[in-house]
Amino acid sequence: TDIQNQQQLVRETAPVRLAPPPMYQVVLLNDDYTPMDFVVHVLQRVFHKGGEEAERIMLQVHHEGRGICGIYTRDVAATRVDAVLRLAHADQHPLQCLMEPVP
Ligand code: TYC
Repeated sequence: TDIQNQQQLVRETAPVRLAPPPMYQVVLLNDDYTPMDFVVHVLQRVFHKGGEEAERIMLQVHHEGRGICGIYTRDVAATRVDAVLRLAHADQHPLQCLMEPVP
């Protein structure tokens, strides 16, 4: 039957090797108003960082203007950017967050 032929074809075909998905880094931007504690809280809540790592990333953003929160597939990165912006907006902080393709 057609179905049996199809199943045999599937088995006889060399395993398909998929290209790795494009990855995106989520970037946090500095501003003069968002409290440091709030940024640390966001890094722990949204990016599952421990306290020390969250503090390190927050201070890097504070001193250098931007910092990478993590590298994810497109959907995960977009969901986390959205979560950060929603938390910031809910507390009326101007915190900005974006995603950019990893070269
Ligand atoms: N610069 C802010 C302050 O002095 C702290 C801050 C850190 C804000 C990181 C945003 O992404 C940020 N309160």
